[in-house]
Amino acid sequence: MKATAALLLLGLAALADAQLDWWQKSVIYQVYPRSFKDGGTDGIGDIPGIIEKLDHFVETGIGGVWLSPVFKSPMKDFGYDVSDFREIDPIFGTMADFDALVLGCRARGLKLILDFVPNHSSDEHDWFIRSKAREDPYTDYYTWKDPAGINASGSPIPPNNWLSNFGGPAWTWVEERQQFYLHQFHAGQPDLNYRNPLVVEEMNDILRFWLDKGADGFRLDAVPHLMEDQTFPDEPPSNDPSYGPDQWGSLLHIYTKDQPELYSLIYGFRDVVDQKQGELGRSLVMMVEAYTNITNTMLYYGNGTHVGAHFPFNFELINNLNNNTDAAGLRNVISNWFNYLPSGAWSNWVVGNHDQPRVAGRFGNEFGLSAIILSQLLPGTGVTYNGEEINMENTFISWEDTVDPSGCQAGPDEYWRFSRDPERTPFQWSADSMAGFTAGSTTWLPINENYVTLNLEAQKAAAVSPYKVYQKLTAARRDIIAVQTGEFKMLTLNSNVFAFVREVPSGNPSVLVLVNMDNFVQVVDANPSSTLPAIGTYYTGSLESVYVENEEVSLSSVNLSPRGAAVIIYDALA
Ligand SMILES: *[C@@H]1O[C@H](CO)[C@@H](O)[C@H](O)[C@H]1NC(C)=O
Ligand SMILES: *[C@@H]1O[C@H](CO)[C@@H](O)[C@H](O)[C@H]1NC(C)=O
Ligand SMILES: *[C@@H]1O[C@H](CO)[C@@H](O)[C@H](O)[C@H]1NC(C)=O
Ligand SMILES: *[C@@H]1O[C@H](CO)[C@@H](O)[C@H](O)[C@H]1NC(C)=O
Ligand SMILES: CC(=O)N[C@H]1CO[C@H](CO)[C@@H](O)[C@@H]1O
Repeated sequence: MKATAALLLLGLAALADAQLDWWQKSVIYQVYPRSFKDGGTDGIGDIPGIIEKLDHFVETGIGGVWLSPVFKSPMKDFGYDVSDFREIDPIFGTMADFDALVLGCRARGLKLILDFVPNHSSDEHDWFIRSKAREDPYTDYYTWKDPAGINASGSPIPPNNWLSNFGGPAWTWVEERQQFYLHQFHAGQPDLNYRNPLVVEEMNDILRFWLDKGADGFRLDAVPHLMEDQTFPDEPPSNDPSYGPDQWGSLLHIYTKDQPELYSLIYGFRDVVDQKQGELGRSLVMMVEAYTNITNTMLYYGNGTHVGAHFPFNFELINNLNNNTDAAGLRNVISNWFNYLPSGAWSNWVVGNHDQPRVAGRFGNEFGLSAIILSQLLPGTGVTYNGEEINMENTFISWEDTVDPSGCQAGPDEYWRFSRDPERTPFQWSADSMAGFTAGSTTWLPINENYVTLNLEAQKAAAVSPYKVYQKLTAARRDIIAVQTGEFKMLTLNSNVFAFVREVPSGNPSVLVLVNMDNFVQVVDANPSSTLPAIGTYYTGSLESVYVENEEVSLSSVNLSPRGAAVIIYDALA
């Protein structure tokens, strides 16, 4: 047995860094509950279904399970419109089911993270109903404005030109109150008024409620939209010809997004989480979702005097990696993140979620898997969207089957540009009928027809599969200290091959990762300046790789399949 392979078998868990928190050492996995597993027969995933599959997380090497919203909701936006922040929606189960989920997670050492949707409530929320009636203290829980005037046919004119994310005006008239309310998303999702301290305290209490119930933290949804400019000016046109006049992209959102006051609000939520952490004696996490530019993203970590989220999601690989990116381009994307990252802050890498086309669809299966490999081995926490562990593909959804409001609102000709249904179809567990997702005979979104061959059971049985690769990645993150805290160095090899190392001193395994950005096989010298040893050990990589696990690899001539990746373990030079 070769020296490096022997290192790999040393009982590496013992070497893992005890100083790190659970969310730094383990993969965080997003469950989209409607599509994960149906515990019943209605064709919609639910909490009993998740409980049935808890061992899947353990077997897959997941440490933190983040649930997209399971709260009471009229489901106009599939749970991202909450009508009671303290109740479980009957579609997903009961509070007793939630308690059982907490226990099931605890028993397996899994952490449970909940989605927190502060950007708005449902229009069916009791607060909104009372606010419409001007009932105190709810009168100013939402953003209400008088009309700008009355038009020629006697209808009230909205206060300004702001548009909803889903298209059309961001304002809806309420006869009862004779005012417009603001909704940056669906009209069924009125925006909460965070300039009202009572609203802030309500939301703090909701965080406390779920932590007391056993949650280990939160992912905060859509935070850049939490606050608007108080003077309500019109937004300027974007002059982007790809958007019609009613579409959100037709304006520049300088008054409805990224407002400076919103960061303090986030720091306040972190204070609540930290206070509870002290009280409950368990380590908690707070992550935020913010589609914004990189300087604004970094403000979510804190501002120097106040701490914010443990991490804001890093969408750089979603925003800036494409089929044409070369090695230098990818190095730039990654250096850019680290250049802006505040010192001491913890990174993370996201390649997909319920709002983005699947990574296999964006890049093809080979490069999609390479991107997943990057997300798990770059410094920081790897975040996985359910289905990525088997490299699920986008599903074609006809206009007739489209249910996402973002698609529906765009109409039959344009829906495919905006619909998020293709990445939300049911998880493909097996080749059984209904992909093993439900015991019923229909599903809320069609199952991808490729489930017969692309499914978890088949990938477990196969000698080589995306799932087998994914398991190796989660094991690396858990057990190999270099993947947790090893020094990160990018290598410059050639324009087609992106490479980096995660290095620790000789005696423990270091990791070399290479990605072929090109459509042809590359044989590359990964060690041109002899900073690495001559030989390494193949750990995992693309399905088309010429290497098998534990095979010796000469670092001066590494073979990479088209768009493929190779992960090689080595013992650093002394
Ligand atoms: C007045 O506003 C209503 C509601 O938006 C609209 O249906 C109507 O066409 C408008 N009338 C004129 C003359 O602009
Ligand atoms: C950081 O945020 C806190 C809380 O909002 C605020 O009081 C403080 O002034 C900010 N500090 C800086 C340096 O901006
Ligand atoms: C990001 O946007 C803010 C305004 O929200 C602006 O001040 C900042 O310069 C922008 N940063 C980059 C890198 O474009
Ligand atoms: C990127 O390439 C893959 C594989 O050829 C292809 O399936 C995918 O559609 C491409 N993505 C885009 C955005 O063109
Ligand atoms: C960025 C974003 O769109 N975030 C969420 C805010 O709320 C809407 C409506 O619930 C969700 O669809 C978004 O995902």
